[in-house]
Amino acid sequence: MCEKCKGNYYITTPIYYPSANLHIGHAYCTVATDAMARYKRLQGYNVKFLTGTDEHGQKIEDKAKEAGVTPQQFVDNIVLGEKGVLDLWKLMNISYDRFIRTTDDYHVAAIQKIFKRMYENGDIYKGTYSGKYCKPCESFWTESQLVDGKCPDCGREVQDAQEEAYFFKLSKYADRIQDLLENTDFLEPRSRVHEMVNNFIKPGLEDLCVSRTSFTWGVPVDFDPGHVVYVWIDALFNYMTALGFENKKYSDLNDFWPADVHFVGKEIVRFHSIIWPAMLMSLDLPLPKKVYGHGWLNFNGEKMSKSRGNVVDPYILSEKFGVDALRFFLLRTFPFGSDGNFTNELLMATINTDLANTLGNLVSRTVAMNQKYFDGTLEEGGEAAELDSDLRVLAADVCAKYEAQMDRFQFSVALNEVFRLLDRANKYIDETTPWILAKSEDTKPRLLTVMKNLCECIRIAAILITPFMPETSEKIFAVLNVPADRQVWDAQAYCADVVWNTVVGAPLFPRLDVEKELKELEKLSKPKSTIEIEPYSEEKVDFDTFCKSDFRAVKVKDCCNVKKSDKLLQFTLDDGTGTDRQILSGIARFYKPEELIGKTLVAITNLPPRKMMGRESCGMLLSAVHTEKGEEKLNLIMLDDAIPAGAKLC
Ligand code: ME8
Repeated sequence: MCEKCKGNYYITTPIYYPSANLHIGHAYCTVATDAMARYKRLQGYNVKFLTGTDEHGQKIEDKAKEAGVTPQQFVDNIVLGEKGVLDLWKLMNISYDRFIRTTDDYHVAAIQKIFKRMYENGDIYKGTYSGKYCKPCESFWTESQLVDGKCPDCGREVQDAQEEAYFFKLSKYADRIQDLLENTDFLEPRSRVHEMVNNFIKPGLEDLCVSRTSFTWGVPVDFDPGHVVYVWIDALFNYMTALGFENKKYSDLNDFWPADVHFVGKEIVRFHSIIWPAMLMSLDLPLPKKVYGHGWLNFNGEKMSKSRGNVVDPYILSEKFGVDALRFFLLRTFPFGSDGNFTNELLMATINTDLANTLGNLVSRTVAMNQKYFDGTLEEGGEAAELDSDLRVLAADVCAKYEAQMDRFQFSVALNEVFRLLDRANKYIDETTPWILAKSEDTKPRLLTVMKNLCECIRIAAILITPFMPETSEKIFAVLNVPADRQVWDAQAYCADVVWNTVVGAPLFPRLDVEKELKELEKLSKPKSTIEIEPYSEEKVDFDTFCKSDFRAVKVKDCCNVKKSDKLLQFTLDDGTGTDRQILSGIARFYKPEELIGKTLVAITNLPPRKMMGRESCGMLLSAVHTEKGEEKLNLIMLDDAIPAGAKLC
């Protein structure tokens, strides 16, 4: 630790599943963690902020298969690719110090050692698992834990599952965990403690199945091939391997473990407050100081999920409104421990009220008046009045309360404090009426002091908003020309009577036209179709020419591949004439011959015969073609089998 630092501070986000691109719900937790990390840095702590990705498990293996790539290619694309996880954190201005991927070699090797250590100390043993498995959550459940027969976490169907597996003696730690939860501040908010104790510990903690044989995309158990380590052991230990536990890549364990806080979403509190401390107890390791379970962001009242199509795209929102406004909105609007309902209307209302009206206006009015009345330079001197002490007292109170709330992770309440100061400063303008003071030379000294007080309130507010809106506070410091040593946490003391040189800048947050923006957002948020169709032909065909084409229903009597051709299928067709018709069609990529025998298709029959690969083709089969996700798709036109061979289509 450096000599000047107040101490070390280690804070983490959950590591994200790169199974699909992240949405604003994921960004919520990371922005909160970022605000906390920036706040602690501002206070002078030596901060380590860890985030990363949780890349193993059946869900990823299945998705990769679906996409026709290897699991590693699949996760690489979502983590490193365009608009991937790393891009998103860059966009959201996330100041993480370390990024871990659970596929990193050092982590994989460390997990193998950790698993072996728990096996050797007798806390992991081999048995047979039979129970219910929720594939999307990668969680095994007992019958009693199911809710209406479904996964208690996500509400989806579970499957019967049985396999030889390793178990972790979670039951052994039940009493210690209950004591930890009930008698310490380990888990917050407090409401989550009751949930954990009543729903999971009191009904009886069962040993936990910690290996899988049903898929391979995971950390292999090195002493028992065929088993992979349960994804939650792999994932939870990231918090320590990223500091150098059981590996030589890093050496920060002594400085940063135990973690000061793990921020996690409410549905993964169980893993962090029961399983995680039990595993650490098993290895005799210090426990993290705190787990904080935040709420969910819903969208228009529903949980955000890709399948529901209601995910909010942080790229679209930050491009439109700015990253700082989005960061601010997330933490200003929703109390961190509770669920919140995200709507675009609320986002814009908050931007207009808090950022454009209260903060933006205060800054622009103040610097505009400085410019108009003093050419931007507020010299020493002036004339104080009783009213000014209101601001001074309030500013000190706001700073103290802000700090207390930040230390409790109550971001929205801490921001309320900042707005108490900004509101008061706006009111101070109305009370002091600078435009009237400016009318007479006699009242100019008073005007000078009024403007300095306004600058000072803004300066203090800018310090306090730094963790939330780092770019905005920088802009404010720039227009107020605040020297670096007065931009820091320790410069909170109210001291208006200094020389100010302010400059007029662009408005910080222009007012939004809500109706117009909503319409634009609606257009932008509509998912782009992944289906492409051929452009329509401009060329007209006259009716008589069209009528000359003879379309007929034909039945497939036989179908086979054509030797030495990847493309062609050879059809023997009943066209109702009593004589078989042969047609060759370049569709072998799309159909297996046996799938088509007996089907009723559509052929155009009066085309001149053509030779293909030395065989004659008398006509053409009709199909529908389109492109989906860049891939060509083809479907033969099939008719109801009740339509007889030879029926004319017109
Ligand atoms: O759970 N509102 O990963 P994950 C608020 N890999 N938070 C949300 C949210 C929403 N709408 N949607 C998701 C995992 N989150 C594990 C973590 S840690 C050792 C392993 C939050 O990508 C969610 O609550 O499914 C969780 O905390 C985080 O995003 C990552 O979710």
